[in-house]
Amino acid sequence: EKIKYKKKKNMTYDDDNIFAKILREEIPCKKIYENKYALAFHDVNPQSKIHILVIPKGKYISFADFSENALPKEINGFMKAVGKIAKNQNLVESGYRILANHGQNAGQEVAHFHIHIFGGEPLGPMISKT
Ligand code: DGP
Repeated sequence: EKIKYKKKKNMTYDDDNIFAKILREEIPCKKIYENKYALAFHDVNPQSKIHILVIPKGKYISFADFSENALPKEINGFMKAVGKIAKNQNLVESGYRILANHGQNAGQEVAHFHIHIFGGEPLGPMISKT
């Protein structure tokens, strides 16, 4: 079944961003999990023992875009995927952190919404003081 995505009015999504290329399988990734609404793979530059990225399959620039414009079934499918991956990676008991950077102050590098999952070791303070 094809998913119908809403047309955006104010924001333009760059089809050439690196995660769009991963979704189109133009560049490889170390895939961990996939459902109809989400794809998860290892971060190329891991910041903790386990560092996974979960991205929606729809074209959303950031959390701001996703939370405003994604359909309920996309949000549900995506969030379910995040929880399932953490569980499959045995992170529920030991603990993990999820994070999404939106925009400049947060240092978002890739303009396709993604959630980071960190775990596998103690993660230190929530926000760097440096
Ligand atoms: P952010 O700063 O939140 O936009 O995080 C972007 C993350 O994406 C960063 O941790 C590195 C990762 N990343 C960048 N390019 C690639 C890539 O080509 N493959 C994979 N697997 N991860 C990438």
